[in-house]
Amino acid sequence: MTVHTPSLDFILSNKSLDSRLIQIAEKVRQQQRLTDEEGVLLFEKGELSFVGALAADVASRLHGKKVYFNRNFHIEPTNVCVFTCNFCSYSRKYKHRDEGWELTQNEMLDLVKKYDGQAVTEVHIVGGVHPKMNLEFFCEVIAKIRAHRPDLHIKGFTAVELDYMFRKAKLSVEDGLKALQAAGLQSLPGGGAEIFAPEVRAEICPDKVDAAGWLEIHETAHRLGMHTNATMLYGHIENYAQRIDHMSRLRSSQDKTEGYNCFIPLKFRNGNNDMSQVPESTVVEDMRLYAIARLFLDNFRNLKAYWPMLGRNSAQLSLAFGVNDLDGTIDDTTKIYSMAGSEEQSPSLSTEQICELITAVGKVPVERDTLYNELNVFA
Ligand code: V47
Ligand code: SF4
Repeated sequence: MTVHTPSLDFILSNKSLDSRLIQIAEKVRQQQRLTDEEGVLLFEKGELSFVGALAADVASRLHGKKVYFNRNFHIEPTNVCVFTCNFCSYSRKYKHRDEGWELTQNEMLDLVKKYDGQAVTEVHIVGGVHPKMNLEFFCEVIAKIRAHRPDLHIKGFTAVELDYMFRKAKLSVEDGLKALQAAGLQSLPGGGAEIFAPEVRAEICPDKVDAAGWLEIHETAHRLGMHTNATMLYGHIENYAQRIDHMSRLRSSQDKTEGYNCFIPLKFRNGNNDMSQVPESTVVEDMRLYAIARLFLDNFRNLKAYWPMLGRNSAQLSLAFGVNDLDGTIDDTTKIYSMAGSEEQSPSLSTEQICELITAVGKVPVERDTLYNELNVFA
């Protein structure tokens, strides 16, 4: 079954459509960049059928029917964290570390060894910011993983973890990244970005690296030849202008470096955290956001729906609204979202299952590596 959004021509033939939306549709068709004001207008006035049809058009121009995934697993070294993000359901303070976990280097290496002989291509390492797990500790872990499994792409550490590690080691961002890169780190995940606007950060994550610091770490990584991802935590207290401001800063950053692999909107989940009173966004809002991200971020080729957070059904639906990547098989190795109340309590998909999600909506599954080189087309 193919999921069809109404055709763009059909939608544009609606005589009562706001003329500003028609202008935006023309610009998108001519591959012209949208302004911030147009982005906000899409959030305010763009119905799902309108933004969805436009976004599906753009995704099809860029990728045809292809939808990417990879075979990956995560290592979460610890959930002990010095920071106090109010949306986080996962972290534990150092003084309560007996309630959390702190993996040793050997325990992390054992997690990698579990995949000996298996066709995984990426390990994703991300966790809390532990006051005692420092740069030297992580350089050693990375070097051990690299030595054991040289073919595995090592993607690790959010800008939040890196900022803390480098400051503690009294190193510049460049020198800190060079040390990790020399140990074998190859790219950075996109976490920690949340919403860049300082007034939102002050409410939801007051004490961690700010927008300028996040962007500096990513742009420095790009200059050193590493690729990175970018995220946005949405659906809490932010408004439409702040979403667009976030994406606009990322778009400008991508113009400078071209180092971002993909954009990953992360839906706020409200289970077991200090923002549980904030309702979660609806599926329609989720799909509208994916579609608008696809239209606004004209220099990000890849838009990822991270299914452990969104749930596999919504992730599948998002493939009709501009998304072209479903992340990976995961193998039940992350707790961040299950602890925040996601419907995916033990996130794991076999290659067959992820392919089935994709083919069921008339798309073609393509296994990729971290850098979006195509490994297998499941025609
Ligand atoms: O920065 C934490 C988010 C991020 C909640 O680069 C929450 O491929 C929703 O960045 N509700 C870390 N989100 C995870 C991350 C990531 C995940 C998957 C793929 C990639 C990639 C990166 O998780 C944090 C924060 O934005 N997060 N708590 C919550 N309650
Ligand atoms: Fe720590 Fe990350 Fe949770 Fe913030 S989101 S408290 S930095 S683990």
